[in-house]
Amino acid sequence: MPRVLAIGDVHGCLDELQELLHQAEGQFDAIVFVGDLIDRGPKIIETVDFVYELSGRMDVTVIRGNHDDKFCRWAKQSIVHALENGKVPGIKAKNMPDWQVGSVQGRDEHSSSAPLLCSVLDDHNVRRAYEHIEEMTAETYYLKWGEFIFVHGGIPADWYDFPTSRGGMRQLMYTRHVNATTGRALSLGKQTDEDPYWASVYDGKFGHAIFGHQIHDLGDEDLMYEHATCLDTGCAFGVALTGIVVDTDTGERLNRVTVLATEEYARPRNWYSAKSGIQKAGDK
Ligand SMILES: [Mn+2]
Repeated sequence: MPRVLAIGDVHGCLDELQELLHQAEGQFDAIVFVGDLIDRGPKIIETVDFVYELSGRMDVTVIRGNHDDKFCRWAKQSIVHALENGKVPGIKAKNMPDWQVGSVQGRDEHSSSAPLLCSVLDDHNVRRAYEHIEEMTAETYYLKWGEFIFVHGGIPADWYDFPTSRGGMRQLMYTRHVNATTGRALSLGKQTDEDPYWASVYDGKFGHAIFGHQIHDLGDEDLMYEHATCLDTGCAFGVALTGIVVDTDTGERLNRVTVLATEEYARPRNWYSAKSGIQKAGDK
């Protein structure tokens, strides 16, 4: 009976992650992170180091989140640039979108778009984080395991099979709303009031989906859809880190583990409630 602990968007909240693992101790045989290890929170490098080390001693899968993907694409470009120019990549905030470090001195504490203050991070740390994220998440855009499918963002309602194209993988990382008529994934902000959130219309054809990406309210009625369960409860935004233990053979959701955030590390740009819908748009 494989018992899997799935964990929502960590976003650099290492203390809460360690507390969650402590609370779930003895209840699971494997871990699946549904993506977004980095950005926003206070301990980004340390989180990547910790998860990488964990993956060396137990069964850990890290689904690639949109923030992980964006960072890796940036880092890869920087490194390629450096190799071509014979220089170690410089880390300039303006070149490093969305990498936000909460514990850095002088940071605008409540701006979710606060740039990285790169002087306190050396290149080796960032490069190591890049290499470890690449190694852990390369081509890992979803994981089908027994009765479940783990993804970061969502599954468009017009899919009858999983595409292998990069565009398809990108949709797994980014999907939120889908077109009410066609079921196609919509870019953020392109939805009308009629277009549903993907999880509310997903029919379970690929398995019960466990996902992150869009912050949901903490209540079970908000997190649980008929064929999907959301684990992103906005830890970096000061709410909570959520995990769930599932039995992949029976499809049972055995136990939910929620660790309240110690602090508000960043401010959200949007928030999803099953009752009220997305209240503010603009998140990436
Ligand atoms: Mn996220």
